[in-house]
Amino acid sequence: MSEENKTGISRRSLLGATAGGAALAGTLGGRLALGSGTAGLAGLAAASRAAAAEGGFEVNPGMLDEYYGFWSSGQTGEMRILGIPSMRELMRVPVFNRCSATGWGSTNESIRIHQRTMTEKTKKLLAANGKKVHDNGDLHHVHMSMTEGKYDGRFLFMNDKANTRVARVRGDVMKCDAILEIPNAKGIHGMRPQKWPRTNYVFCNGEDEAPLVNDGTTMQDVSTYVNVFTAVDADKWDVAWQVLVSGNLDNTDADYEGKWAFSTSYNSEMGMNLADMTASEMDHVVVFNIAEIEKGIAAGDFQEVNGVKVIDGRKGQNKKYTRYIPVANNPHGCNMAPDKKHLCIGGKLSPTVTVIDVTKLETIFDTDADPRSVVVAEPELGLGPLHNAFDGQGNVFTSLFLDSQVVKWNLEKAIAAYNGEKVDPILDKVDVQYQPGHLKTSMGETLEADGKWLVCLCKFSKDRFLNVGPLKPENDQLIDISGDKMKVLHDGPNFAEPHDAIAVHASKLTNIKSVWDRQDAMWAETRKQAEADGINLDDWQDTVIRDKDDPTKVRVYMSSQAPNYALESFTVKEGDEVTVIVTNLDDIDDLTHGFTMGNHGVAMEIGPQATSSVTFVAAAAGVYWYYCQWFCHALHMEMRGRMFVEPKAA
Ligand code: CUK
Ligand code: CUA
Ligand code: CA
Repeated sequence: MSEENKTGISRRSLLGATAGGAALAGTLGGRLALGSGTAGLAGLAAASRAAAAEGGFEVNPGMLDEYYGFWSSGQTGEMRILGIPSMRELMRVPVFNRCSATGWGSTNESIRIHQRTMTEKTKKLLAANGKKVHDNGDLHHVHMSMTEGKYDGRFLFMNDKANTRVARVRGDVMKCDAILEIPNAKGIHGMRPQKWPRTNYVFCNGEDEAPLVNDGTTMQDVSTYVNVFTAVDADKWDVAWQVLVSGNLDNTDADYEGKWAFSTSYNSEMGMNLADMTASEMDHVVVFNIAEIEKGIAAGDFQEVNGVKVIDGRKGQNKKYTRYIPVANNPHGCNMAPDKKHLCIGGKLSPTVTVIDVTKLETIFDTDADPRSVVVAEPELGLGPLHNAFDGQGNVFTSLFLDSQVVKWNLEKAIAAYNGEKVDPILDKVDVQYQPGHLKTSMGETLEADGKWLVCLCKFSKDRFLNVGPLKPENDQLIDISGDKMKVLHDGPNFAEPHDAIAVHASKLTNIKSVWDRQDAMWAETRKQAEADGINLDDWQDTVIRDKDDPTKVRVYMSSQAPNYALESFTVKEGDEVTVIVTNLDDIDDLTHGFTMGNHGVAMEIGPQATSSVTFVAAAAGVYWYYCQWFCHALHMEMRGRMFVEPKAA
């Protein structure tokens, strides 16, 4: 049987008749056609205003949202917290980026987190650039840890495609506590936590191909290139194991039984340019057999590369570890339905979503059975299907990038149609503004999918907001999915560039603190230094200490209590490396202090009961004022002091 017959989709319908390929190629070439033009748009805008007027989603002053929305921010590199349904931005959590407000990326606590698991190569790169950390990131995906298929509020996990990293944010304080640079892989893109029995692993896709031993010796020889799938130990935040795969890896998800992980590949061709990456009729989904991989690792069937156990799961290797299911060329989204059974793959270049029955996967492992035999539906939905979301009632919402629509369709009907019945699986379509990427339903990636809200993250806002110049915001739209028909209720402008979001019911996050624990692990290393200096951070002493071994190093220990720093001044010498350690003794909700050192590029946040520290060089003699930049008291402006930098003895 030809590949064409297996899928029932011909190359012509992929790239020709549907115009999908052509329009997408236009996008890739930078000539984006936004479809229908503006004539119909005024009408659409009016329609959504009318829908909003029907109400049902208002969150009045003083009222709290029902859901936490955790948003990625793409190239901004931070995680954002929004309220749903109000779509109010509640917080920004810096992760891979440098944050002017909190000092993230420049405080010692954050630099240690950044540096803890950096590769030798990156250390070299940073040193060559005169930097301590990479302070940019490309954060596409945020997901929460789960226990038995339900959010458990412990952690949020996120990827950095730009610098091949993954990070973890603590659910109790909403601060990043671990960043891991993943060796061997390149460009971590798709990333998902294991759902069952709990998140022991976070699965990470390496999107970009490179030689496994990437030392410059074979870089022109593409046949030495590999792609790497990584399982990160979610508790230790270290690599558990890696699998070499054929073709690149885009998006990923895991099942609800803890057996499988799945990744889409848009470059099974191993092409190095656009024409080659789209040359085939079919790419594939890789299925990873978690138990067999664990057995293989335990049995020693791996090579060790850069300290990591790497198993070979490429095509033609051991069929126990991986299987490759052909799907239409250049697939994208990979979403496991909460029915525990169906995996939905967005067609992107194909107008279809491929549905795989994961309960049949055993039948294609370690046999020569046709891997396509696990495909149970392939509905044609519209142009540019990217991602899928679920309502927990058997329906799927798929974003149609090229059509600028969300389509709602029924899984059982799609399966019936695939089996030859004359049924239309499409239930509803709604226009969104414009070009949607991810979309996410409330609790939709868990067993508790509740079918209330959908947020649709649109890549273009074009004419939806006042013009702010050539760079426009994205548009995160709120859609009511509680009825038969979808209703777009709200336009939410957002800065570059949310790719993905999750909506977590507030009842899952009852452990969030308002005041830090003085013993928090975040500043454990600072505590150790203090002990070595004879300072007890719990029985506060405010003092300046010069390092016994290196007299150019000075540590300034200072407490703060609104509206005062315990030290109204301190003295150092020109050229000293100064570390300022500030503890906030206030223990009231929302009483955050700051520490900004004038003309030194230094500013940091110190939350109630927290300790923060920052290191800088006092380069030039003179008086420098430090001040609290976080409004804390009626006399907040007066919360300041002087650093005297004495001239070097001639
Ligand atoms: S990817 Cu951005 S729209 Cu990085 Cu999840 Cu699909
Ligand atoms: Cu302390 Cu403002
Ligand atoms: Ca391809």
